[in-house]
Amino acid sequence: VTTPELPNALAALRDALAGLRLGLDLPGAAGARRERADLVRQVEEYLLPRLRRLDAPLLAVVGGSTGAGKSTLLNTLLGEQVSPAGVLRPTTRAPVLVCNPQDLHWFSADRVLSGLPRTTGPAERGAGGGSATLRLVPHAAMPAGMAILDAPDIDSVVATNRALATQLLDAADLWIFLTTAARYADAVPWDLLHTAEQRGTALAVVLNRVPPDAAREVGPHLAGMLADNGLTRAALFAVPESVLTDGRIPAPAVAPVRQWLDRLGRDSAARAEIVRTTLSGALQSIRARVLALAGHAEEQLAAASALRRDVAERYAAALRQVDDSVRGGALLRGEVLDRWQEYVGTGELMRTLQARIGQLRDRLAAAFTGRPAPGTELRQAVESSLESLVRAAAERAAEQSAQAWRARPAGAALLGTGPGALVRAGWTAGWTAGASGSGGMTTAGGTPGGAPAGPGPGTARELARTSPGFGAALEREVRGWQGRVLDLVANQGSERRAAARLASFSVNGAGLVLMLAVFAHTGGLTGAEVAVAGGTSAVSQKVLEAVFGDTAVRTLAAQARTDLIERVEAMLEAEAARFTALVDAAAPAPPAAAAVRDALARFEQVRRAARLGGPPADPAPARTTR
Ligand SMILES: Nc1nc2c(ncn2[C@@H]2O[C@H](COP(=O)(O)OP(=O)(O)O)[C@@H](O)[C@H]2O)c(=O)[nH]1
Ligand SMILES: [Mg+2]
Repeated sequence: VTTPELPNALAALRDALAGLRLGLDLPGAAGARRERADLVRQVEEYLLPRLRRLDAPLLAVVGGSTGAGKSTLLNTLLGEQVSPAGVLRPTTRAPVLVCNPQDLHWFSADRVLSGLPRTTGPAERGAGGGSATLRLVPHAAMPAGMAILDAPDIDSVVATNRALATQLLDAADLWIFLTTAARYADAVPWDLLHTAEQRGTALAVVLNRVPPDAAREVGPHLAGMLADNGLTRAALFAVPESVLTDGRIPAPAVAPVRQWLDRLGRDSAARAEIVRTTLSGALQSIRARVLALAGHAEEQLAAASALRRDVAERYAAALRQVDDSVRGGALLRGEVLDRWQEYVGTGELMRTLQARIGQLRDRLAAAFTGRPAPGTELRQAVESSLESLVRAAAERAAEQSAQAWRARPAGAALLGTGPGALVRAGWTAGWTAGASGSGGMTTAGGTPGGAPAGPGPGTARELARTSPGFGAALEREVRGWQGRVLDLVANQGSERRAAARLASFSVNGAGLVLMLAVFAHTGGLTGAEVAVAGGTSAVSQKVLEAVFGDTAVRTLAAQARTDLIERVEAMLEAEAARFTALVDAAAPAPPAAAAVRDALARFEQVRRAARLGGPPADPAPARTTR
């Protein structure tokens, strides 16, 4: 039993890994997600329980390819048919764990292999349905202090069986690797053996069904292959091909395997050494595995930044475009100008009155009071030209952001248009009704914090446009802005000097004139524009100056423009958030990636201090070749 520091540090590392989102579909992302799941599971199902109870019985897992004779060997060693063997594949879905009856309590609780529910009844033949279970068989022929688990085939035709075989091998203190004279050079076992070598897992290799005439060749050849793969520490046994009796291999053929197991059953120090070897190897392998994951997480962070930047740039350009148009006088053209001229009278009137402000004011006042709804049409023209300006900018930003994302694999996947659109996120932009001002606009429906979340079909098409409620929200914002302009005018007019003038002029009328002033305040009009808009601007300016005095006009117009741009900015931010919410839901949070490296550093520090997972001691049982 060790101090709780190491298991605690390992559990913290496991939590940090589990909390790491790796949902962006970069090259290698699927592999990283699988590796993370494997690692987290191995920590939970083997490393933590083993670290907490070094005295628990040794668990030997028999692994190997289909039909190698795993079940037959186990049945032979026990002298009883405990695990179904046969030519029909797969023989059983439930792996069988055989232990001495007095050790049953170690395995009946979910101390190890916590993901597998236990059963104790007789074996069910056939592939079965439902999820995998672990069948426990207490048997007196199994020495106390060790258990053998008959795993599904590592190359099973059933994918879940293959995954289960790997999971069981990850929980083993000792791998008993079974292969046949005909199959030992196959690729699948060697992948697993390579993993065993990397992790320093204690290993015994049983070469089954060796034809008498091939014994002299095959045994040394396999031994050579093991040595070439760095597996010199593995014990190697050869079992000659023989006729089965009652489904069991004749005793002399398995005598060396039996002797080795019997000796291990008697020698608790040898068992403890094997346990320690495998545990050390697994603990030692964690650093490289976590570093690889942390590296991938950092790639995801960089990709996420690039995706966010794509969107931020496009929407910033949209805001600039609106601001430039407002400042540059573009809004004074066309409809707005026509309505303005209708509103205040003819062009001739404007020209004659430019120099005589007092008269202008009188004429304007008459115009305002002479109409039932003064300025309605001008006001509508201002509204619609502003709206179409902002909508066009937002539309372009959406289209260009989607286009930029499509050019990146992770972005294409988020849009649901990528080849590996694994990450799906259900996100919709929502505009709350009756909103006014930036505070009233909300975005809704994100799925933050989750593992790969998912956009419905058509996400790409939806995101490439403004969100469905955008037009209505924009109308509300423009009206809200107009209200704000009128407030500005009214507040300014409450000053004593201006009040009298404003009274003859109406807040409404002055407000409209101020809106026009906003559109042209900084001027910068050139050429032909001066001809049409210049007059408007100048008249607007002079009207306002007549009412409020010239210093106030500059401030008022600046305030009104700032308010307008802030509203547009908030709207564009909410539009951009439709994109960034997808990134947020899929990419790692930067602190989570840093937390993995921190937890690893702490774990490594404790591991070194515990001297577990240092250079592996010589573990393996003495090598016997037959
Ligand atoms: N003749 C002979 N047949 C064997 C031997 N080992 C296994 N078999 C047969 O090979 C088939 C598969 O064996 P099984 O133990 O189910 O293999 P497993 O998939 O590795 O568990 C069965 O039909 C066994 O009877 C052996 O040493 N000699
Ligand atoms: Mg079997």
